[in-house]
Amino acid sequence: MADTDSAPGDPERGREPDIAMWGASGSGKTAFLAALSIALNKSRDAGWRLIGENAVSRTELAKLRNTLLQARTFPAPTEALTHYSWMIIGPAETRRRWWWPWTARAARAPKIKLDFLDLRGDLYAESESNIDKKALVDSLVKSRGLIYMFDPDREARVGDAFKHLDAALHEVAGRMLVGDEYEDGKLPHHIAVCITKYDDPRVLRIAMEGGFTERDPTDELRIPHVPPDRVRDFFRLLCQEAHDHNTEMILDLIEAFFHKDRIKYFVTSSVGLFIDEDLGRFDPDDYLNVIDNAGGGLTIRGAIRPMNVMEPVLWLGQMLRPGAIGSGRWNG
Ligand SMILES: Nc1nc2c(ncn2[C@@H]2O[C@H](COP(=O)(O)OP(=O)(O)O)[C@@H](O)[C@H]2O)c(=O)[nH]1
Ligand SMILES: [Mg+2]
Repeated sequence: MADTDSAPGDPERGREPDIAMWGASGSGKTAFLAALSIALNKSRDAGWRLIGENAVSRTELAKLRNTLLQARTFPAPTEALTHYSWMIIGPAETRRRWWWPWTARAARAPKIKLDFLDLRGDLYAESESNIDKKALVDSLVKSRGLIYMFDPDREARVGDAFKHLDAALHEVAGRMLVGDEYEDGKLPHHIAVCITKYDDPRVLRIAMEGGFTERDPTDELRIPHVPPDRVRDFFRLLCQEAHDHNTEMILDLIEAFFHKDRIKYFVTSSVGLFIDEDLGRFDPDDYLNVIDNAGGGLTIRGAIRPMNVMEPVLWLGQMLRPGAIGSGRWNG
């Protein structure tokens, strides 16, 4: 869709940061996207909105939101390749030219492009190449921001994240690193590594028992969270607890392919923890926000409080803005 608020010939036109998302099947990608617009709406950082760039993406967005908010359940598993083209638009900022600081330029709203191919994540485990796999690699190569979803619960049971990540990274690296463009031999992307389903007792219990959680004194709900400087260690621990011994290598694999200062780890939950309204704060004996329903599916019990769903996307958007330090965009 055309960028309507920049004039033709504007050097910043069409340079919105482009973010792609990937992770194993069932790792929580679709739920994360469904929660993203809710998180943006609920944010105190008012003014951020998620919109669909075309009719299909708009319809899908409304459907995903309604599934969580009205039907109070999770979106159905993705069967076929679905291509979402979304954009996050922030509050308009008035910018001043450094050489002419007393006249402000017209306000411009920051935009982040979210190009997301939702597909069966086990695709990478398949050796034969196919058209969906090519589309995903194309989207990873084209983007400069990645959201990588890691589901600790699935890893504890199935353990295929390593195979999946290893195959995808080698394919992307094969396409991007053989030429001379990236002389340092690392992929140019910023990557938000998201540990999903923090609300699941199998994840939260490990965090609490491992001493990774803290209380934020300003949070009246007293929800235990993993402070930012401990998330990488928590991620390493989760990798070590996985079913497949290769999972231990995931963190090293990520750090081998990407610049260390372009990786950030997040602990996320699309639905958040259950808080009993009467008690008004986190109860370590009753925080599960999803329950089995009569139809064999899951129902979301209480209010949806996405945790760290908006943050990775906004971090990537900030890192990738033209001119941002470390954006790698000064030269290209
Ligand atoms: N407890 C919990 N379960 C989740 C969360 N996100 C996803 N799930 C579960 O994981 C399943 C798969 O999620 P989905 O988003 O479809 O994964 P995708 O295949 O990566 O798109 C959902 O049907 C839920 O049962 C979360 O934040 N918390
Ligand atoms: Mg999906």
